[in-house]
Amino acid sequence: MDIAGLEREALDALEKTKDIAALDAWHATYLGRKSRLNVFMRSIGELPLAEKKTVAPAAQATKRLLEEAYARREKYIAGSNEAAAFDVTMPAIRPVYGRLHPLTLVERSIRTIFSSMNFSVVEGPELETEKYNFDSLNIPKNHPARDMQDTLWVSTDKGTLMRTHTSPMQVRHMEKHLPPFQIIVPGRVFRNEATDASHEINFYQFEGLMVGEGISLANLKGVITGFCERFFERAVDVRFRPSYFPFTEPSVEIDIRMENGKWLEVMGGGMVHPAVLEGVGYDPAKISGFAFGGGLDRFAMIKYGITDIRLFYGADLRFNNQF
Ligand code: YSA
Repeated sequence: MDIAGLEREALDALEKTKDIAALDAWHATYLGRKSRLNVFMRSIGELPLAEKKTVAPAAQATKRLLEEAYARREKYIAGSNEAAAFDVTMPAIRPVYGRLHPLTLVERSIRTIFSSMNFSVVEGPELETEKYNFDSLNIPKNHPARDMQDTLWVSTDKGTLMRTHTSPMQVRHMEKHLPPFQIIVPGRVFRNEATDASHEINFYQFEGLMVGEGISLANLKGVITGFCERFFERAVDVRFRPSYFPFTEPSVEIDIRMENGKWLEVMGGGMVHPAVLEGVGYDPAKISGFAFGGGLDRFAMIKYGITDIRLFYGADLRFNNQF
């Protein structure tokens, strides 16, 4: 009996078993009661003593080795059956994806459109000083115009407030740059006022400022109507109304007609007041500019047909996930 040959043959055959039935058959052939190995082992007792001493341990070692190989194979086949039991045609569990908030979508769209019109996008601090939020914009202390924007003051730091508009960035930018330039400033603003369907105490604006030689109100009109066409991707009625801001002269307010036919005020703006230009060291005889402050939430309301601004801040995923 060639034990080594039998061992090789058994291991080869074991490699080829693919399922439990084949494995059972293999066991009967190579390890079972009637297997060649078992029959041979039972006959060892009849061999001469000298032969017995070498053959018996060799046969025992082969038997152990085959038993171990069999156990490993059994585990392997059971494992691959488990994999087969996994139904690859089952629909996967759908992962829950986060989505961009509608105001984020609108802000990104505003950035993209103005960038393509050669405006730079800059940002400024939400915590502002009285100087930039009011004084430098030609709104002196005790001037009734301060009441146009009810202010949230920081009680622990005198002269500090949550900016009521993005206009302070006009002055911050002009102080550090020489014309010509054109910027927009998207950002969050804060007002101490009662909320209703079109007013929040915290909302977003985007400030626009274009300064250079020979800039006129016609440029403001062209930029705003051009922007609106691209933003809404449809023709919208835009209305420019005379208005008053201490930091523009003349001043306008801009309304857009909503789908229900009503006008919604979306922006204030005008020609930068000479006092503001002088304050940053520009010569108003040579340099002029237009500025505007758009209500970002209001643009979002018109774009998506939202009738109550407070929905944007309700954190209701049923609302947010629609965009
Ligand atoms: C004016 C002249 C400039 O040279 C530059 C900017 C401006 C606008 C000025 N800084 C301002 O804040 N004007 S405003 O108080 O009328 O607000 C501008 C826009 O913000 C409004 O037209 C409106 O669309 C939006 N807005 C104002 N209060 C709001 C609001 N949106 C939501 N909730 C509120 N409480």
